[in-house]
Amino acid sequence: MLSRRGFLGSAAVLSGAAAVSGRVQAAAIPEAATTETATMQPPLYPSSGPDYQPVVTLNGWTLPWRMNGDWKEFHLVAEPVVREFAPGMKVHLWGYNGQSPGPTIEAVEGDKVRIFVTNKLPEHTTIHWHGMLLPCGMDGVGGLTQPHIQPGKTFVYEFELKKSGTFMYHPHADEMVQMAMGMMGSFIVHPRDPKFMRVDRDFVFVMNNYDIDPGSYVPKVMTMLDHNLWTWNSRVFPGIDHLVVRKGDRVRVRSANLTMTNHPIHMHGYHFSVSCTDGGWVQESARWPEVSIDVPVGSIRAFDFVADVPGDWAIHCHKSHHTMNAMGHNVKTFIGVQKRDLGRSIKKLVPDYMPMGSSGMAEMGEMEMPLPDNTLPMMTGFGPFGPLEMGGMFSVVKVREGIAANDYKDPGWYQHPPGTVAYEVPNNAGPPPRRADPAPSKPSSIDVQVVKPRQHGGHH
Ligand SMILES: [Cu+2]
Repeated sequence: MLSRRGFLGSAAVLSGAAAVSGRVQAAAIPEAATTETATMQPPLYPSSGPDYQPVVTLNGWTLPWRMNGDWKEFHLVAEPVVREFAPGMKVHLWGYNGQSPGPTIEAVEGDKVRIFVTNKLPEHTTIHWHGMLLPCGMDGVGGLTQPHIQPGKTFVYEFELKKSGTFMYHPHADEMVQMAMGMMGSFIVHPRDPKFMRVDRDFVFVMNNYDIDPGSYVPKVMTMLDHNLWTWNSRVFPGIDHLVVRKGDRVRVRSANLTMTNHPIHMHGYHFSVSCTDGGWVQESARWPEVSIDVPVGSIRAFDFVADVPGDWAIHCHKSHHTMNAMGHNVKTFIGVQKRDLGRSIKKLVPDYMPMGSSGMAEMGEMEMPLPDNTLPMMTGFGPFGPLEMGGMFSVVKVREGIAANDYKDPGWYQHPPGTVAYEVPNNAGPPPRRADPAPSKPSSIDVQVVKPRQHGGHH
């Protein structure tokens, strides 16, 4: 699905090392690959230099590069983009090379990288290489370490990758607006020693947040904290790729947080520990087991596990309103309230009034209510057993036997071995429910009100 911005060569030319022989001037700007879709691209294997296991970017891709002498050259284009958050909702964002977030940059410890940044936005920008150890003048802070990149201009960043690890990039110019509009991406530096911290599958995503009124197409950029869409790589459930894993694989999940609040990322079925932060690798002796890993604002956490238990394991932010899509907060709590009669009275005044929430909000998961154009249900998605009642930061780690190494295709839902799924028992199987008051007594008027409408249809 990659398309070419320029006219030179094929994808192989860009990703290969052999394409450019000899040194050309930095002014010879490499073409910028671009993509229009939120489809996960296959991992980009190194065609020269040290071997490494490339990352898989959820709903994203890795930026091709070219070798120029001993420099690895990349080209990022900051520009307006259209991003599908999930089928049914497209958002007008700012991003890089056709999408938000921008493509993942992958390189190797010790590489010299030259990154061209072209600004096609209506205002100036810069790129800050978050977590990277580099000369101060390459740090990308507009006004402090460099002049801003004006619209239409191209700047070059050059630095050597001193450490392997997990990093990210984002503007340091009109930051509140440019990050609220989706400008960010991941930057992975693989160890020079292919065996160091090696895993078999390596997933990466950036967490972002948006405030988008249902029915509109552009985020509200002045929102400080009260965002209504919590996204991984600018996608929400059920639009987030599943993490497909072969049983026995060593797996790493790397997540960067560029939202305005922390996210306790919780994965079911396993114990794991943080192996890497944006400050570097965590030594074995310094790790402790977790099942939720809090990713603070402006931080990255990678965790590792060995996928020895097959299944469809939920992975999600543990803040329950972050596994919701755009929702209204001014809905009253009605749990335990009998709204049937109340509903009738209100309907006389407001004909479209829909009483709900007396026994929870799960009914929202199945309901198909009319929505404005270009928004998503608050709770949505179906699994093999029914509605999931989720949105936002939620996906599934699918651990399977018998899939090929490096096969990321969706294997479908997990087929549970017989006798291993929670099941219903007949109501007469156990002791009867305990009664609070065993003595027969005259029902109070309130009891009658509650019971009557259901028990008596009015025709005995
Ligand atoms: Cu969260």
